[in-house]
Parts: sequence; C-alpha cells; structure tokens
Amino acid sequence: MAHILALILTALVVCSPAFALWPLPKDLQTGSKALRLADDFDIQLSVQRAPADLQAAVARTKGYLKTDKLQRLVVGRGENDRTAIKSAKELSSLTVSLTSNETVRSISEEAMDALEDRVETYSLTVPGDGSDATLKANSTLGLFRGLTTFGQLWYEFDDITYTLEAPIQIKDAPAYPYRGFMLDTARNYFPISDIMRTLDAMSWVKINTFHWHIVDSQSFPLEVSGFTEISGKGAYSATDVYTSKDVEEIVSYAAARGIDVMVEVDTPGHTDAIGQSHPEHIACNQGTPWATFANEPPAGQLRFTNTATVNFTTDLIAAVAKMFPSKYFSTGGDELNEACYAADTQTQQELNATGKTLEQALSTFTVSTHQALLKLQKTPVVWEEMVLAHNVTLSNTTIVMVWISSDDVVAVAKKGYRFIHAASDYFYLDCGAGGWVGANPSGNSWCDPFKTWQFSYSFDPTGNLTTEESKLVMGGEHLLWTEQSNQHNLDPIVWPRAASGAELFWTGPGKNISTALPRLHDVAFRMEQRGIGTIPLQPLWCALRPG
Ligand code: CP6
Repeated sequence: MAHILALILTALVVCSPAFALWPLPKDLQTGSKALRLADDFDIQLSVQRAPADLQAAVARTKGYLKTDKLQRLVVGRGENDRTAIKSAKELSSLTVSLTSNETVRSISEEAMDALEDRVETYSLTVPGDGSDATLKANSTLGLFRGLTTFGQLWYEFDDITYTLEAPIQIKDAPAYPYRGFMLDTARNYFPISDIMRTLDAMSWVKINTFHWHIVDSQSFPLEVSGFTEISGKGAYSATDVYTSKDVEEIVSYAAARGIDVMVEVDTPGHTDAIGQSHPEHIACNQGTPWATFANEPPAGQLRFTNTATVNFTTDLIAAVAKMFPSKYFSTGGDELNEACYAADTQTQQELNATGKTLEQALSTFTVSTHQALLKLQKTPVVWEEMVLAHNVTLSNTTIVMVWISSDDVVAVAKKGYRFIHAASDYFYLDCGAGGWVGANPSGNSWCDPFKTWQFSYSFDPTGNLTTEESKLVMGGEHLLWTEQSNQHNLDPIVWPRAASGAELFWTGPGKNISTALPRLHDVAFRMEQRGIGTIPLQPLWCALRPG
C-alpha cells in the first residue's frame, strides 16, 4: 500500500505543471503537450518607440534562453518524454506588445511607481500548436515581469529547449506591491559588481525594491557631495566607497530590472562612523565600555538635542535623498540607546537649556529630517521603534519596517501606519551575532536559529490582523546584516532563501511547501547557470528524483 502511494505521489510531483515558475503566477493554466523553441526562435518587440531598457531586457531574455541549461530534472524522466521532446511542435516567436501605445514609459520609470500603481500586471500565452506566443501588459514593467516568466518556462535536453506543459496561459499580478531585499554595506563593504549580481538575481524572482542599508556605525562608505569628509574618514578605506557615479550606475542597473533603490541613512543611532569626521555631533563614543551604549561596537549616536546636529543631519539626508530617484527614503530610527544620552553631559545641558524632554527633542529632530524628505516629494520610512517605542510626530504617510518581532505589526497597524514585514523571527538571513569582545561567547543571538526557506515561506502576512488592518500590509523583505558576510558568502547566504519571500509576497501565502520544493530547486539551478552561488536545498539525489 505504502509502495503504491509512493508511486502515485511521485507521478503527481513529476507531472505537476510548470516546475520552474517562481514566483508562481496568480493565475496559471497548463496543458501536457511538449513544445520546443525553434532554432531561429525570436522575440518580436511590437512596441512603438520601445525604450532602450525594454530592448535590453528582450536581448537578455534571448540570451538566457540560449545559455540556461536546465536539464537535471530530465534525467529522471522516461523515454516517452524524450521522444515527445524530440518530435515536439516548434515555437518560432514570442510577440511582446503593450495594450495601449499612448504613453510608453521605460521600465526604469515604471519601476519608480511600482508601489503606488499596480504596474506589474501582465498576461502570457504560449499555444501548444507552435503558433506565436504573446506577451501583453499595459506597462513596460509588466512586460519585463512577463519576459522574466517566459524565461523560466524552458528546460534543455540534448540541445533542445523545451517545455512539457504547453499550452500555457498566465494572467499575473502581485499580491503585494512591496517585495524587497535589504543589504547592509556598512559592516562589510561590497564591490558594486556584487550588488549588481544580486540585483539580477532579485529581478529573476520579481523582487522590486533594493533596501540599501548603506551606512552604519562601523563604516560610512557613501560619498556625499558637500559631505565628502564623512566617507573620507568614515569609510574602511579610500576604495571601499560608493561614489555618486557608483550610485548612479547601481540605481540605473536596478531600475532597468524593475527594481527601485530605497536607501537608508540610519539615524540618530547607528551613526558612530560620522564621529570620525564630526566628533562634535556624536555622543558616547569614548570612554565607558561600548556595551552600555550600543548593541554592538562601536557605540556613538547623533546628539539630536543639538540644533547644529539637527541641521547637519537634515542637510546630509537631503543631500543623500537627491542622489536617489526613489520616492521612498529610510531614516532608520532603530535601537536608540537612551543610557547614552543620560550619560552625555552636553545632551543633558541642552535639554536643561531648552526645557525639552529627550522624546520631545527626538521628535524635533525627526520632524526636521522628514520635512526635508517631504519637501523632495519623498515618503519617509522608519524602523518600528519610531512608532512603538518613541513619541515622535510623523507624517501619516510614513511607512514602518517591522523588525523586532512579526507580532509587532498588530500594534503598528492599530496606529494606522502602512508597514513592511521585515521581522527578525522570519526574514533575517543572518542575525549578526557576535564576533566582537563582549558578544555572547556562544556566538548565538536571540534571533537564531537559521531561518530555512520553508519557515519564511510559511509566514502569514495578515495573521492576527483584521481585514481593515490587512490593507496596511505593503509587502515584505528578506534582510542581510553583514557582520559576518562579504563578497565570499553573499550569494549562498541569500540564495535561494530570499526567493521564498519573493514568492510569499508576489503570489500570497498558503502555498504548499512540497510542491514548492522542486520549483525552488529549479530556481537554484537556474541561478547557478546564471552565475549565482546558491546553497543546496537537499542532497542532489533528491533533486534528481523529485517526490
Ligand atoms: N543594525 C541595524 C543591526 C540590526 C538592526 N539595525 C540588527 C538587530 C538585531 C539583530 C540583527 C540585526 N545589526 N542598524 C535592527 C534593525 Cl538579531
């Protein structure tokens, strides 16, 4: 009996449709016909005045169709499939067109609006009889998402690029507008080539926001016009710096792949590196052991009670905001250490002189930095403490990143703020534990253990929320803090785990883990083919014999 069940299960898994699609489209219909790409297969871009980034995306897709060699799952398939593939009908063309040619914007322009307008919708049809496939959307960003899906339909066997699931009909749109990935480039520096490779991998699973935690207490690698002394002294070295040209390149590389770059300048905590060039603005970075004043060394926070410091930070944030076209900007606001300000004589004198409480001064500071953003038509983003632990005046458009515990979304929602799931209990790819003197000698952190893809995947974005509160969920992201990461382990610590969040927030929750597993194997294999180092999900043996 168990034997028969196992056979049926194997057959089910092997025959279940479209293994390779990730994230799973909202609406997917597949058949069981074999179809192969003709040797002269081409993508016809039928868009008037097609923007350069759309043309480039078509060219990249054609490149992937030639170089992806996803054949592993074929090994376990039978002679019937091989015969079917060899004698399959040939697809010669995919026609890509917009539903209206009135205003054709580039993918890059559309990517800046992905959170506001639902511009990622597309429909894709691949007939089973060899007649032309069609991709349609009402935006170039939608077309780009569809091209990404088209690129995932195909396997390779004996030099034949094929699918076994034609005809295929897809109508797709994301469940949540925000699907992000956060990278910390301050604990360790990452060359821009690593960031670009990561952006490519993000786009393959339709992640649309790069949350760039670019600076922190350990280093300040961003060169900011008018503030070059900060990176001059606060970067790890003269070469471990992102210049304005680097930023432009990264932003345009991301945008062409449908990704908005949301930068974070974490304030007023996590700012010790600024003290290298501006010791006058930083409290608690000297003397007493760091552990009293910060969760990791070096301690040092902005003296936000000081008017000159408020003006300096506001100008700095405005200058950084001007480097990034995104409509969103994070001013951080996490892990503020109050003992620091209690111990800082200057802060206490300033509080006495103004008659303000620390909370009032924090509010003045935040209103000032956020006002600069609002003036630039940008929406401020903050870590959860700014609404849950402090009494700060915020614009009601502010977006909150929930990180301490996923349970905290309830309190944020009760206050009426839109928020992003970024909680340590589900989405931290690394807990940043230790290494420094005074850290837990076990090297463990409260956010351990290791978050498996299955664990993140099983998260419910609207759990514990009312229907009304659920409307405040913008989406979510995986995060990499890099105390213990650099270019050598970047790919494997991120991939394919971060893909689980990408599908959770594109397709929505409640999907089956066992049918996701073989698809995620394919994500990993395809990433390997395209130059990303991934961790294995299982022994290769299991991937060769799905089910
Ligand atoms: N750095 C900054 C960090 C963390 C945060 N902000 C962090 C806190 C706890 C864990 C991991 C990372 N290293 N700036 C929290 C948002 Cl477990």
